Amino acid sequence: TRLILATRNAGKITELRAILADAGLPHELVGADAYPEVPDVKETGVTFAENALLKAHALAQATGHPAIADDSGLCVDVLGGAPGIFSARWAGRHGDDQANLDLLLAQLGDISDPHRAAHFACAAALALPDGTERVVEGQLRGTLRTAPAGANGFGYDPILQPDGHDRTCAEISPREKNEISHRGKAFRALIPAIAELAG
Ligand code: ITT
Ligand code: NA
Repeated sequence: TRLILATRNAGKITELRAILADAGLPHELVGADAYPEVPDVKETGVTFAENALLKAHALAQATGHPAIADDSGLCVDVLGGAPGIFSARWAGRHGDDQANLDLLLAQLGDISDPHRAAHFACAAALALPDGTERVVEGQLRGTLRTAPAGANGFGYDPILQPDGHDRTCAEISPREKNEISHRGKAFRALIPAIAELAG
């Protein structure tokens, strides 16, 4: 069966393909870019789960295939959870990872370590063409560096150092990141539903 990855974020697609491959699902995984005629859905939800469901339903309806979607972001304790659902456009232009990261570091300034706690959050949603839906969430807690380090991954990876690690998410390998990440946790928790419902 075809399973649509309802995202246009290349970093997410790379990670999702690896996480789902490890699960041994039989599906043919097809990204949203294979359906250029389907417009991007407006992310009008106020939670990661709402936005992930909006994206999954839009692709499932438009394609007639089961679809999974990821809504995710970085939540900084001292900023009351911001940028949160606004992580992809924190500096104004959607998807400008460098500008978003630079602005966040500037906003934190030299705030010291105990106050640099943050976490990545991910909502993983499955939607079927008949409207059936499931959504689960995962988190990765850590501390924000004062300067970026590492070239792996995407987005805010160069500044988040997971708790219990001495390297950032951009310094560890893609496999190590998937083992501990918000996205790995959320999608591994969604796999039984995919296997049961999206056969
Ligand atoms: P789609 O909606 O097409 O999936 P998007 O990039 O717009 O792509 P989101 O609205 O979920 O997706 O925004 C997620 C943002 O949060 C993303 O742009 C990154 O900046 C950040 N982010 C999410 N997961 C991350 C991760 O694993 N590592 C670093 N940054 C991450
Ligand atoms: Na979003």
